Amino acid sequence: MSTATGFVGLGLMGEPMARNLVRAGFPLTVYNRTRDKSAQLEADGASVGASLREVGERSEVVVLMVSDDAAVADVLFGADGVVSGLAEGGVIVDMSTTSTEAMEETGRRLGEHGIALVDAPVFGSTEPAATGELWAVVGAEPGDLERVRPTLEAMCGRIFALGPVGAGSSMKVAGNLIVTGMLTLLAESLSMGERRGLDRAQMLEVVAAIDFASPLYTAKGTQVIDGDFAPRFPLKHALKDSRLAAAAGRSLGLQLRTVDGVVRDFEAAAEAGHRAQLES
Ligand code: NA7
Repeated sequence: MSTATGFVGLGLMGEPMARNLVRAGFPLTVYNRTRDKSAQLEADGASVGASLREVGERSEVVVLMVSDDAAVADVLFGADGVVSGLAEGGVIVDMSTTSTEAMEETGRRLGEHGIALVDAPVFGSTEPAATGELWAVVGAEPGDLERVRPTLEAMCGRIFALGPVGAGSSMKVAGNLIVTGMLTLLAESLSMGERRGLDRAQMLEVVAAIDFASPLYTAKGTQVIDGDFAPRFPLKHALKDSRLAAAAGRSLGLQLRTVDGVVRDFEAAAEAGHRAQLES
């Protein structure tokens, strides 16, 4: 665990993921655009980079966990971005959820600098991020994946190698199509049952016992019963991810009618007053 490592993006997911790298003994330099989010990790033993360039200069491997395509481009290729500091032979591990097209373009641009890209978005929200049990879906050259396997293992319980750069993002977008659809259907089902006079907890007990039971329904159902609506998969990202799936479907000539409906539901949620989650 002696690889000098950088970590950019200390949001809901990134902060606990970076903490697991510190715990595993990686010499870690962290950076977040909003600087005060670095304070707790500094107390836990990470160094704080003065700039993205400095994170690059101090690292052999840099992990990204930022919002979207635009954020990844800013962080890597913006003025004084990570690429301005990272030496040839370095590796970027992008764990953000982005479009396949943007991930492939990032790989091409990094290649021009002699820097490798490991496309490694993750499934699992804040709890598995804290316990180091995320599921990584990876697109990378096999040798590049092996170089960063210990880094990924410090944050993830399972690592799925799926093909070249772009394959990880393709799996992530396809998987989140399922998750966002499941969550939307659970909400509609509970609403319908309650209108009919059923009890939420009893409904969830039935769902958990029969052949469409799911750990996702159990976890989210418990939070619904407890009235615990703290953001773990914020609306802004759920909307972004369902739009990524809808756009991928269009570009591939597929009619994904269910995901189009999910996009409209999340847009309606934003209009109904949950917009703050889009802007945080
Ligand atoms: P959060 O909690 O919304 O965190 C997003 C992070 O991305 C946060 O550190 C942001 O910095 C950072 N960010 C966003 N835009 C930029 C730009 N332009 N430049 C630099 N940094 C930026 O998201 P999660 O942790 O829940 O999720 C992260 C990813 O995993 C996302 O792709 C999800 O879909 C899955 P800030 O603190 O706002 O300054």
